Amino acid sequence: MPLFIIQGDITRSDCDAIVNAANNSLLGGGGVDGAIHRAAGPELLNECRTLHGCDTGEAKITGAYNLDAKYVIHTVGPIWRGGNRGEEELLRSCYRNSLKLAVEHECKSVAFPMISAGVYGYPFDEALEVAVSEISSFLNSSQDDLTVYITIFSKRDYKISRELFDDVNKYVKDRMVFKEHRFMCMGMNAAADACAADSSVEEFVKTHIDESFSRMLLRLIDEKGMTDVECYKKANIDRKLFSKIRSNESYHPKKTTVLGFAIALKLTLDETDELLMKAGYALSDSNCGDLVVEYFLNNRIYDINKINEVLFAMDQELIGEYYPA
Ligand code: AR6
Repeated sequence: MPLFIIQGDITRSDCDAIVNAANNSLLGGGGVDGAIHRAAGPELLNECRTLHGCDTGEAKITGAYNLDAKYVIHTVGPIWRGGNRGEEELLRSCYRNSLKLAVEHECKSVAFPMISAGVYGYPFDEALEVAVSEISSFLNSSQDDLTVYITIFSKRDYKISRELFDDVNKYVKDRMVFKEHRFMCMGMNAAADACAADSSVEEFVKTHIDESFSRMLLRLIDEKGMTDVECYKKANIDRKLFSKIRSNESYHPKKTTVLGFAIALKLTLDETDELLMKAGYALSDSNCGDLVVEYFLNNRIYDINKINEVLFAMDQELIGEYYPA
């Protein structure tokens, strides 16, 4: 289910399928297309010749020959002509059709390049928006276990909304300067609040202190009226990992996994601290990634992909996790 943005050369990917940003002839070209054909070897071109081209927005699949992947999915992105010639819908259909082919061929992992964002001139930030929203809506409505990577070749090309980036960046810098010790006070405040509301300290201890991470997570899912599937999808976590957590009361999650659940459950900062504490973690004012997450929690922006776009821009570990095959 999860979606990750990673940096690298797609020809080195060991995903089941890699996607090629091809042209209508499917007979090779420059950019990522050239790199894939070079790495796969001449047999790829031989197979492509049998496909008789591909329309813009469509996708076709071949073997991957000398590549580590099993398949290459060739899709043809639109050439950017100012944005009013149906470019967005065509680019969306590239992602949709490629993902459909991947699922039909029982792929568990797929790596995409930034289709159309090179020679075809699609503005990078807009192409990223399309890629992220189309892939995540596909994953949200899919029953299949699929992990998707958007592969960014050069970090220099990577652009996200300037306004959002500047805002988060300012928050991170300000907080790094004025360190607070909110976390240390938090446990005491939560306990005091709970005790004021219900004088039974024992009750509080029973439901909050003794509770494991896994128990607390399942309780919160119930309290928020969510289904398990809704929750792990919004947390950018795959089904297998979620069932491990569900079935093992003493499961020890990664910090980024806990944060994924905090976002999915739309927790407040204090609730997030409490959930983190169950797994032995805390948000730190000297950790850039933590401050990015804190910014989003404070602003009640619970869009995991937006958060990951910013985390990637700041070279921080992304939120979410999948269970290795
Ligand atoms: N791994 C990952 N991404 C890459 C790699 C790589 N090895 N190489 C380049 N990119 P482009 P388009 C990125 O131009 O815009 C070809 O000639 C690159 O930085 O390859 O869809 C075809 O035959 C950029 O962000 O594809 C077509 O004629 C992204 O991949 C035309 O180019 C796409 O850049 C297609 O143009």
